[in-house]
Amino acid sequence: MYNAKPEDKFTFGLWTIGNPGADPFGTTVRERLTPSQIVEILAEVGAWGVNFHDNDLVPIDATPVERDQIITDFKKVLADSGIVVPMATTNLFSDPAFRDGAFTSNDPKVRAYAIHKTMRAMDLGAEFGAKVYVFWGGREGTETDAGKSALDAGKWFREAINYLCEYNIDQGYDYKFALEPKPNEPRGDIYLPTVGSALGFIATLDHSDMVGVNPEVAHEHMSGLNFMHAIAQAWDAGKLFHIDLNDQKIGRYDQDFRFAAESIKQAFYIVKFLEDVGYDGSRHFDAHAYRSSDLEDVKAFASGCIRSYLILKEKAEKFNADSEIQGLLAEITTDDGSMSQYVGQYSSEKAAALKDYGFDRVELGRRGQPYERLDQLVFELLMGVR
Ligand code: GLT
Ligand code: MN
Ligand code: MN
Repeated sequence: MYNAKPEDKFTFGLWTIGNPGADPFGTTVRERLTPSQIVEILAEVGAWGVNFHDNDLVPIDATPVERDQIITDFKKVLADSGIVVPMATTNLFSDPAFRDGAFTSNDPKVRAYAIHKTMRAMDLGAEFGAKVYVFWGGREGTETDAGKSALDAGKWFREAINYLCEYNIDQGYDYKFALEPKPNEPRGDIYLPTVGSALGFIATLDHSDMVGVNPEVAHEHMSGLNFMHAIAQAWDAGKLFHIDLNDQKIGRYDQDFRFAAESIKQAFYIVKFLEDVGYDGSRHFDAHAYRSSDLEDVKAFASGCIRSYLILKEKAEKFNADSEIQGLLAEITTDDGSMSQYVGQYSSEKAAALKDYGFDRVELGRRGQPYERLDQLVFELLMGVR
């Protein structure tokens, strides 16, 4: 029960399973796993794919010969395990060169280096057949706004993405770019902090059709926002190119907990949304095991993400098939059709007729909705007593 199938498209990053447990207050607690060891674990838990930053696979100071050897070795492990690489990305945050940002650094040479590094990382991802390219701008931001123009930063960001879209076309890579918003951490404030702001920015790009979003549960929850609403807006705009599933307590630092570890109801609505609309992209778990975990527990973390998703998928099916729930929904959304002659597509006749219509405002205000009953049914369904 609850075993992953390839069509579920469950993926993890090398950095997720491989997270050695360091935090700002303590050192690593687990042995560093090699990319091959990570792929073996992913195959064991039934994942479909693995994603990586350039330097998760090829160390930043590797020679070209070392790079080629690493690529050859990793291709072999992938072929042996059947694990694919659907997404790649660039590490534009670890190296001290990026301490004041990458595409939005005040230093023009750093901005150029960020583009250089990204093009090379795009080459690497393309070698493995990746089709989605993620941009998480972890260092794109400020601690003090005294030293950087938010307008210039936006222009530099736009110029960089425009440039890289052209490179994508030039090379025939056919990547879809997915911008990943986050409100803060590691910067005091990060530019494009939410899914909504990223969608606004994308509309200003030269090749906006090529660029969408990679929303992460924890990143919207850090701001106290409703993640399901955010992905619904992205989906509606045709921009949900990728998704980072994980969990965390609202308003805290970026905890990257196992999917559904914290907010069970929210996780349920996320899964239900993805399944109901027929989202067909990777279901990527961007999370890591607790610092207290050993290797066995890291495996439990990985299969926990997968199992929780599949359990919630089953609950979503039950929700859709539950006659009492569906009856309440029908009551909630009932429509006698009497208003359709006044609304929908605008015409001056409709507008005139609608303005003349005599609404019984007091009567409208008398109507309640059975959301208490419905929400309790959802709770009971999730608790397994329905
Ligand atoms: C980093 C970050 C994530 C991003 C990854 C991709 S790296 O772990 O916390 O949210 O998705 O760059
Ligand atoms: Mn995160
Ligand atoms: Mn992420």
